[in-house]
Amino acid sequence: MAYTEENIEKYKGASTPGGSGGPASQGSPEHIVHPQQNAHRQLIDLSGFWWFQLDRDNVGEKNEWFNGLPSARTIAVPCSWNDLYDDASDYLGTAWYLRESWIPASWKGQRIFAYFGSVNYAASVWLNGQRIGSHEGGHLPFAYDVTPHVVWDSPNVLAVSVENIQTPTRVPPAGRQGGPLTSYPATAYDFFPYAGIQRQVMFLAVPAVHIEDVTVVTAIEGVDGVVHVQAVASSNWNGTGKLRLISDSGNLESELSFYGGHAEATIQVAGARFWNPATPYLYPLHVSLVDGNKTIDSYSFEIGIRTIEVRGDQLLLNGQPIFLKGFGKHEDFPVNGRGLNIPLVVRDGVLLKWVGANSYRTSHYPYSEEAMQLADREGFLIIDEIPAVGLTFHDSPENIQKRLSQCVVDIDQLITRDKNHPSVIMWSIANEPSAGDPLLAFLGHADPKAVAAGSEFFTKVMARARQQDSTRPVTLVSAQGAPAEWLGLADVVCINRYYGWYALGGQLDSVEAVLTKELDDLHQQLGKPIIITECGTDTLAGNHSVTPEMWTEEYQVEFLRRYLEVIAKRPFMAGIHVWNFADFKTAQTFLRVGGMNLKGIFTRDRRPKMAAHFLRSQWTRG
Ligand code: BDP
Repeated sequence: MAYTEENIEKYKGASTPGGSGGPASQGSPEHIVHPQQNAHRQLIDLSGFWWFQLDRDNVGEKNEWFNGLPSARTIAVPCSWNDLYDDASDYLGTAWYLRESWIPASWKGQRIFAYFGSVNYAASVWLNGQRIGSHEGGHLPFAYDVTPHVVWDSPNVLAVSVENIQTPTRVPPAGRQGGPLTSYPATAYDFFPYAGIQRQVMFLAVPAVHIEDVTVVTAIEGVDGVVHVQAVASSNWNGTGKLRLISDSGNLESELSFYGGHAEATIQVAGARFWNPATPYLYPLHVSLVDGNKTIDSYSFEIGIRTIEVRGDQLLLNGQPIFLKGFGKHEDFPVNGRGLNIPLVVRDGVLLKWVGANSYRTSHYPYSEEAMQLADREGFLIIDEIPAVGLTFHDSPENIQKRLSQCVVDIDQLITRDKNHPSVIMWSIANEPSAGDPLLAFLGHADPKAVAAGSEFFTKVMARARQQDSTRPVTLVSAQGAPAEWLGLADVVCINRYYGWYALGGQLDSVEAVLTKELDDLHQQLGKPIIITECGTDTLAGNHSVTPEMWTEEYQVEFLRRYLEVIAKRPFMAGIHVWNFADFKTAQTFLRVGGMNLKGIFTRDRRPKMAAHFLRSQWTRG
């Protein structure tokens, strides 16, 4: 069977298990594996200059700005818009992006996708004046099959309207409006609401019948590794394929027989090298579709053979207890904002190694795929989080339901994107939801109705995560004062604690007793591994005192020393993530000098504070 331009018609609208409906399913994004260039797949990276215009009056669509912007400025993609133009820095609204691109005639006969790595928050896409579809939720990729809309005899005009209004039904939801605690711009979270096309945009060409999805699950049997692979081919493909894993001792191969688009196979790796932070060994894996004796598509990536599980109060990597040393981070840097910054991904990897860390959390949203690939290579253990920060449960059931639907979409898309990364050891479905008024909840006065609504909500999102991936623990990162019902839902109890800062500020000598009691009580009550996923102090680099005082570098060191001491004595503690890896930009409030959260152990430009040297002395010992 030949897969020519004519044949593509046949596949239009074919429903496939990976969610593809072909070009007929206009409007809804389609699943596509992470873009790559090889003998069967091509890509055009649209990074660079685009045209840009703010649409303060929301007139762009009516005035057909998708065909051309009346008063365009130059913008960079990928990048957040906020730090590029001063009038856009605090902008919450719609903005338009537009650029032209030729698509080579050699792509005729293939399926062509427009791919977006991350657009925050809502995106609508037009190609050559045709509305292609919309996507909600920043930080995760989406793609549209644009084959029927491509033109070959002139440049293609790609336009995207991006909108980042904070509303109560989005994830993260809008924050408190009005009153002394309102930030500017008003958000429900403590990081800057950077927006725009923040990761790469590409045109992709894939064969009409192509590999739509691959899922790898690994197991360990004695000294051997077991690699189980499920592949999905588009168009309900019935045919054959090949699986090839490159090992030290040569190629390990297996046939794939596709029926209705599905195939699976298992490869045994004798004397396997298991992936772990000290030796993050990766095996190249090649998947291909074969028609007769012709390879019609191929897809390659690297896998790690490892297991992760919770047994009793221990978190086990490859059957051995593992302790996470690391940080909550942010994607944040001057000028780029939250835009993909590959040099920074590499530099942060170097600094994580330097300080002796083996782990971080993608607080409070999924990070770039490049960050995940680097974590695979460097052996970082990742708690991978959806953007569900600052969820509340005291507004209307309709609002709660809408946020629930978005969280389910987010967890689905995150697991689809990141399921094959050995570095990803846990899914986090939320950060610091509040059981009623956040201040009262922090003080332990939860609203019982909100607690019940939250339990129902988290049970559903967790069930979804476990249904999508039964191989990784699922967690929920809780604030101080969170109800025990919520903590108990997680496989690993993840808690953020600020004794010595938001509570007991300046009183470090009181921290040990309070923290000890709380951890021991939690352990007794829940019998699960516990990770402190946040603890830290705002620290102005260069500010010093003889005895530790809040805001000084000495205080940050002493604070961390107390936490490390308490944790070291408790075998049920599975880790500590210091808040934060680096100082980061947030909205303006009276709590944040210069609009910055200064809890980094590195400054925003990655210079170490004393605490970085202290942690290095603790984490690189023996
Ligand atoms: C925690 C939040 C985090 C904040 C941090 C802080 O999870 O996003 O940045 O507090 O206040 O409650 O520094």
